[in-house]
Amino acid sequence: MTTTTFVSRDEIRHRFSTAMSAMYQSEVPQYEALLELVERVNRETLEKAPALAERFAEAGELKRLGVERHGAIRVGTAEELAMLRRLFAVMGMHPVGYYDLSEAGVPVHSTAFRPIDDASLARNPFRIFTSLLRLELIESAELRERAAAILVERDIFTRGTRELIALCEERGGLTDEQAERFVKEALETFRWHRDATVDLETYKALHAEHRLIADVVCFRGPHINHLTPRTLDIDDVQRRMPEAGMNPKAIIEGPPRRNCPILLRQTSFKALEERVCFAGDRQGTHTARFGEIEQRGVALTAKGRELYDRLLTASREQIQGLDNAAHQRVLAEVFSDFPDDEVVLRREGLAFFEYRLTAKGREEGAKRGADEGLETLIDQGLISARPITYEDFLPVSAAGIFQSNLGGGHHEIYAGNANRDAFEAALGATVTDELALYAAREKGSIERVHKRLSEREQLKLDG
Ligand code: OOG
Ligand code: NI
Repeated sequence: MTTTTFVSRDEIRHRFSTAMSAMYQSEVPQYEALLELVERVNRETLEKAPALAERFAEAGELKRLGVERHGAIRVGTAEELAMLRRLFAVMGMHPVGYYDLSEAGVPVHSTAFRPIDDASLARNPFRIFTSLLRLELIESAELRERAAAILVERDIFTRGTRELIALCEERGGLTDEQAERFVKEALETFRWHRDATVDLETYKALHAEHRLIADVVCFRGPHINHLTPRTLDIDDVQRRMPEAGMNPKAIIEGPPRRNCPILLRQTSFKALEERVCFAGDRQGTHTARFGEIEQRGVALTAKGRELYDRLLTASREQIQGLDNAAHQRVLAEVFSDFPDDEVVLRREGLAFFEYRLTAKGREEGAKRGADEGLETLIDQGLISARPITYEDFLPVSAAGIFQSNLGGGHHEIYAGNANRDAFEAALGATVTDELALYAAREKGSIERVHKRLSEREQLKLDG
């Protein structure tokens, strides 16, 4: 009997994310320039801050930094979303979080497909922010029906992709050769198509309702609309974008610059106007694809997140219409109410941390009780706490990114339409709660520390 060796899902994801990045670099040359800039800024930042470099290396984050990125796509039907869930599962990516963008005037709701366990995140945390168009929010019944009719006609997956997904589900994995084919076939779904599936009039009608609707409905597939490398200094990249030939969006989304970065800060370069050939051989353009960068900080607990949301809301009126420098100044002021010290963040239960034994803890942990409280053990230098990186997204920031690239048209009629049940029904699965994942990671690390300390204690007693 021959045994089949499967390639790990982490490896398939790594290959896919590499292939996707190469494809996007050739499709959108400015993205290549952005990657170079981010790499340069990251290198300079690490050189200037050896302590940061050491910390990153220790946390295993340095290794993943060079391969880390997220992308975004938008789909039109439940069937497409459900199939994507199965496609991403082949690569160990699962739906985490529910994001309601209707609140911000964008007729979609979303999730992020991403790896979940620590080892997979450390290998390659590739994430895809995936939005489902909500045709039900379009007011005109005629337009709604027209869009739906166009969408049922298309199949965004190649036959090979469908076959390999089924094979993987049946056998529990893919061989090396199958994985190679899978990456190649699956990539086709995300490729840019210069030919629209509709005529120029239809495009214009959908575009007049919302540019996003035209973007989803009029093409053969959900072209990847941006890829986002992770930077260690987003302010520096924002500043240097123009000299590298990019036109940055006006402001950096998310929290202000801090000593202890929290959650996620994001900015992008503006979408490009691209030539499109419409049915009936009419030429036109479409503006959708851009490049983005992100800087990640510590994941916040429910309590920390509440404070973040409250301060962000409080700043909203004051930051209206400001340029980035003034915007950041106001934000920094408002966020002075958010503790910017790791110890305080931890003690006040505002952020998630991972605990581990220190060298001292490993050697002499046994003398002190394993039952001591965490704070005592930290004070005694037996264990250390490290911030857990936020791996997810922020709805207000996401809306800002959407809007800066889709025109800022306000569509308040969409607001207040969160519908997680409908999203999960379309997806064919429930989305994992991101806070539960961070909480489990923190709790697991505490249990491991206590277990190791008591094992040592037992060893000493026995000895
Ligand atoms: C997604 C925008 C959201 C992010 O990083 O928050 C996003 C889109 O434009 O499709 O990617
Ligand atoms: Ni993004």
